[in-house]
Amino acid sequence: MFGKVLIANRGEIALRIQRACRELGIKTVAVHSEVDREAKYVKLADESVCIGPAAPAESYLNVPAIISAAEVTDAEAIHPGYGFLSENADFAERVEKSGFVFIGPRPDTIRMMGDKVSAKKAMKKAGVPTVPGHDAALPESSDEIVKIARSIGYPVIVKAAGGGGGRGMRVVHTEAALPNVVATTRTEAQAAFGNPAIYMEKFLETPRHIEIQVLADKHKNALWLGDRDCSMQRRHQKIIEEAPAPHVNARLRAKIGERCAEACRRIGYEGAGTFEFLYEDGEFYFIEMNTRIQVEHPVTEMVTGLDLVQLQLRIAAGEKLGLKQRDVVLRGHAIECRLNAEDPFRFTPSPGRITTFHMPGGPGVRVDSHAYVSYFIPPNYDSLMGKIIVYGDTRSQAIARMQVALSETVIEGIKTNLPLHQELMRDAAFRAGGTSIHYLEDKLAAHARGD
Ligand code: MV4
Repeated sequence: MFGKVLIANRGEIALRIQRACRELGIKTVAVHSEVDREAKYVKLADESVCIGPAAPAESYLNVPAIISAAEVTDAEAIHPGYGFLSENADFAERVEKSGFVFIGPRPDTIRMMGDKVSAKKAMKKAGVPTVPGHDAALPESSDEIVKIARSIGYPVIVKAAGGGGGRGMRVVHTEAALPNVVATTRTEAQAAFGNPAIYMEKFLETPRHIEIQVLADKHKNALWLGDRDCSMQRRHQKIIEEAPAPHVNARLRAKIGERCAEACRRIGYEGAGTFEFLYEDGEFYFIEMNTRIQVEHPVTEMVTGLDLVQLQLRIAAGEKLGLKQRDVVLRGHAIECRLNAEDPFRFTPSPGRITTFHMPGGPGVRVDSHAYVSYFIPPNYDSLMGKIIVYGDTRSQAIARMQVALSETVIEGIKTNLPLHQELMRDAAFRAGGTSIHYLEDKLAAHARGD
């Protein structure tokens, strides 16, 4: 196992990774920007290095500064967390060329998944069901594009190959609208991702967003660790996640899970990963793969009893996965509420100093947060200030626990989305389970209209 790991991230995930390292007896190096000097994860780390000013481009995205920090502290490996450089293949390559271990998949795997066309091709070939569509980048010819759209059938969605996470995509309902949408999406794709390649799929109207967690070691062993439903979102920001996905047939889950694990073996995947699916009318359709640890990983940890970050570290150190698929038992139900420092219904960020901070506790309650009383939430980064995760034997017990947990939570000095979570835990459609990706935006629109 590594003696020392550098954590190239901030906030709650930097603390989460540090906890995993410390349990494994690994020394930690925190890197931080000038505004994060007083952060809890910096103070708790064995060593810390300031890597630049507040602006992410000058600190958490500053590759030379991060590599230098690893050199001066003599770290052996770098954990990128999520966001920032976590899915940057060039960064992973630089880390390895500089003689450190990148805690994640190989750079070529990250690169393949970063190109959504090559990711989809690879997964389809490996037996993972994908969204119906054209399995290649669109040609130049507008006549050919029209033919492709006709064969898929309207509505279709045009997506940038270099996009993902909801960036660079447009829905097309009619042939008349197609040429302009194709042209704009191409231009935007070039500007935003430096890659004009676009592709086309059938547009699914009211899907759910369900993902499968996988783990694969460097010895071709791969496991699937159940699913998560992340449909409760607004503008591609997830708000609530849960495991398992409600009302999904256990045999179907196992079948798709096994396909994902098999795909990992075929492509020689290494590390933790997530297969993102749209789920509609009882069918799974692969859309993208994430090659990082995700914000919502704790719900999977709660229902499997596994520590995903420790397993990432073990895999990166070359260990074999010590467990087999039959040892992975999905038990009970877990729900995560993301606590954001923002206005609960207008969603404007609310940075500032926390004056009161009481977190919930009791059986089956977990809090992952880097915040504390007197902590100043800087305006420079995303508004995630922590996560409350609950476990119950059943989904309704988990909801009841979350309601108690939210009622115990007191945060003052800044606005938070706690009231939104309280409202959602009382919401009849959420309580029934299985709401689509549009549910929250539709509910908020109705709220804004005053009905
Ligand atoms: C789609 C779709 C409907 N049909 N693809 C958005 C994020 C990106 N990962 C893929 N996305 C979508 N792709 C087809 N063929 C609808 C979405 C989508 C979405 C997906 C997951 C979670 C939230 C979403 C919100 C709006 C649109």
